[in-house]
Amino acid sequence: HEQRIAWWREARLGLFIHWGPYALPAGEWNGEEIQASYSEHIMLRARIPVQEYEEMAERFNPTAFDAGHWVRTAKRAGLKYIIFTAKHHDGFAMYDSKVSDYSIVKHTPFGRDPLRELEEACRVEGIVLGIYYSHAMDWHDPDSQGNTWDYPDNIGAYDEVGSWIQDESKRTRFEHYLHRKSLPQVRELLTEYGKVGLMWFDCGGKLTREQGELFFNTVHALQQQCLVNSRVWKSPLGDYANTSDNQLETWTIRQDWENIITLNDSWGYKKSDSSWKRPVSIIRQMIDVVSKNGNLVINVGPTATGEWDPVSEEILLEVGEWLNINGDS
Ligand code: FUL
Repeated sequence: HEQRIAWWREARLGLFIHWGPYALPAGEWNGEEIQASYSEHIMLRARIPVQEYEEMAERFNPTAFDAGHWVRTAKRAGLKYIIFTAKHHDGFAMYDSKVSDYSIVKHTPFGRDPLRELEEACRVEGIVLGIYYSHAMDWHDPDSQGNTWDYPDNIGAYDEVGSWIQDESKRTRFEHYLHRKSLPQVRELLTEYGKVGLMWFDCGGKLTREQGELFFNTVHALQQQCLVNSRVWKSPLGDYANTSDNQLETWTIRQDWENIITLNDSWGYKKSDSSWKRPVSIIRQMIDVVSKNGNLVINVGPTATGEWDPVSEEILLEVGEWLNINGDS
């Protein structure tokens, strides 16, 4: 553990990238704004049937995507690692998955593999590649958790572990999902994309401890040096611990901890969300977190064309300028 965490303790700052087909509706469905703040949760919030979401995703064609530009912008902003959403709760793979055809490569006219392009750009620029993977939640899959509008006897997004674990058929189906899709995708991410600095899992509190440990151990069996965050289950499992989303008052949770913030309120791109944080607030947050020996990860939600909202780019570059003058590397 000490050896694998060394780079991360030095890095201090990272970039989160929430990008997927949800960038297309960008927080609006059938002409209505979905009030809940996260645009990447639109499928859950608007209870969009799998088939409709699939049809929407078929139109995802972000031809302006430029991995080199994204990674160079992160670097100019002083960020040392990126965390890219390889699969969010919508179940859509943003990489070339052999486990499931529900991916940006097989399911869209775009046909390119953004994870591959990001991995290459990271290698060129000396930025560490981290991968977000929603291992416990999948609204596309009939055996996973969360989608009760297409699959009424599914485990609900907010069900407590205790409530579904008693139900044998739910328990078996969920195990099936983990072994049929989730773990195999994690394996391909760790074998097909070179050296991965960290795996960022989410909503692991919905798993049993054994299931959480299975993911934790699978990562280390494939890449011993790859870090795993605590949301793989809950702290103390994980190489480091996360704060809750957008938590602006922080404290030291344990020795290695990471605070994650958005530039506005949503993680995925949301048209109507203009509650941008000012660069000065982000810098203060950074000083606060780093002074307590934590890492800060700042999020961008690129648009459906593959570009960053110009406002987010400006904010990040301003932070980078401050770091250039006042930072120590
Ligand atoms: C949360 C997720 O539900 C959000 O969509 C986002 O990915 C955030 C970083 O973690 O738990």
